[in-house]
Amino acid sequence: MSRKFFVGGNWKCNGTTEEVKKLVTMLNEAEVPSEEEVEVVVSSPFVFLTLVKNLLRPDFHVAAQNCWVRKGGAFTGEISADMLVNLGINWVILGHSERRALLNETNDFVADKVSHALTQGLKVIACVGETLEQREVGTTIEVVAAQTKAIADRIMNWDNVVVAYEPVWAIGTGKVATPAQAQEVHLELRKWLKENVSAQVAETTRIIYGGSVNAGNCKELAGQPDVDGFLVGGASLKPEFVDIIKSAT
Ligand code: G2H
Repeated sequence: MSRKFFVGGNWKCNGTTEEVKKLVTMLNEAEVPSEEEVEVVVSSPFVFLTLVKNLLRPDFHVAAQNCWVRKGGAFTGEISADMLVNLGINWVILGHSERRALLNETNDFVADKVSHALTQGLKVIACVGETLEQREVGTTIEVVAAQTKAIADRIMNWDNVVVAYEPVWAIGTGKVATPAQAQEVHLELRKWLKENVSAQVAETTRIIYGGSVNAGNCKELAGQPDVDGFLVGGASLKPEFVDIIKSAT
């Protein structure tokens, strides 16, 4: 069974209203492969979600960059999954390494958020990835397996989950993983899913790569058999995001 190529744009904490409108206009005017060939999801800061949702072409989807771990209530500053659903936002990025590192989000906390978001009807881009130190001591697979296991322990259905492998040392650094490095980890993650969840989940779950993806390196990465797309940060704020979408075909 073939997995539909997935390209996510993670705008992180960037943009003004004017910049967001310009970016959306650029995306709306872009000629890209059809929805049957590529699924495109852009993730703006919370404050621009409605604006983006209202202006963006209907064949592209919108994601939040986080959501709270349970239903709403007395949680100052948080945004609940059901609020996102209420706004018509159907995707959320969870477990991004910037949040794991800067806000001390643990594997268990991220997995609880993934589980809750799914139960509320959101689709989830769940991020995993090792630090440079972990790679250098040879624990890459162990680390990403533990991050994935925390999620697998809490969810039964993987239909609405995309796993994003984002080596921390490649994020925003310009140091992209080589296609072979990415393929190796994606293959190991797929094997892990096969052995610990099911052959069907391993076969159908999209595992996308993130970390300094740009127009120049996307084609070769996209050619790897277990790379099912990208989560793009810096380059998703630029016209080259369209070239990355085009690497689907
Ligand atoms: C990794 C990626 C997007 P960038 O964080 O999630 O960012 O492409 O800037 O490395």
